[in-house]
Amino acid sequence: MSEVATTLEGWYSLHDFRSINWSAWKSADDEDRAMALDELQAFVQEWTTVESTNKGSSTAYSIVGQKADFMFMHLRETLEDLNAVETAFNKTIFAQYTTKAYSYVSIVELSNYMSSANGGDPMDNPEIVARLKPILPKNRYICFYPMNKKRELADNWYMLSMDERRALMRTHSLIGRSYAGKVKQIITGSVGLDDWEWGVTLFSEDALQFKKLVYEMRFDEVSARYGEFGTFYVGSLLSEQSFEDMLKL
Ligand code: 76R
Repeated sequence: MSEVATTLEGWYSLHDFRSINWSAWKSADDEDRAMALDELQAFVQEWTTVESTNKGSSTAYSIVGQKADFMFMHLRETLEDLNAVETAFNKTIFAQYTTKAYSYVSIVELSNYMSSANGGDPMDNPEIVARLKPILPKNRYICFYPMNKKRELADNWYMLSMDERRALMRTHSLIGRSYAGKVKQIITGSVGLDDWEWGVTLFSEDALQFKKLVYEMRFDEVSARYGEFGTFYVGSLLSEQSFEDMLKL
């Protein structure tokens, strides 16, 4: 058996995609709509408390295309907390005007391919903790997709030696690093939690950089030979104001 890569885990993650039932929303009376918007605002404002007490982070993005209309990304300490925020939204009046489009459950993950373990407890390292429990960036654009590493007879990532995987991950990270300052990525592990092995969440001020980065990585052996990809979602940041603007009739 090949050496298992060791991983560090941080906050649990839920990507919660919803579609809006516009005909129901439009036929609601003004009072119901106003109540729904007030309650939605309170739901979003609650995230500030969660972030300031370091118990998690949440963000909202509108989604372009027909796969969904908007998404929440929530990071929380436990699966129960994640479930609670999902349920809290389901109980809102506004949720009655939405349908579930897709969801993804995972956990923020760092692997040991690139790290030079220095013997200490990694959780004492504030840089590592900040990466495992990140405050979600407020960049204009998000890109999310799930992925696997291939397990086929000829190309089986999981049967490569640790040294081979480490060497491949090195070139992967070199490409990644060349996008420093342009794209921020959060890798969440989902083996045993959801249908794919990882969730990839990218943030940028320029959506074109998603295409550039993902395309460049396709030529890198880790993605070219071993990457398998799910559905891509792309969208733009919903502030309290733009969320309200989106719902204005
Ligand atoms: O320790 C680190 O996080 C830095 C090195 C690094 C690892 C270990 C790294 C860097 N990644 C790592 C792990 Mn990545 N990454 C992806 C995708 O579309 C595709 O082809 C692949 C989707 C992107 C776009 C991306 C970006 N990475 C992983 C893993 C886990 C692998 C495993 O354990 O087997 C996956 C699935 C994955 C996928 N990666 C970077 C980036 C970027 C931008 C970086 C540079 C980050 C930085 O240095 O700031």
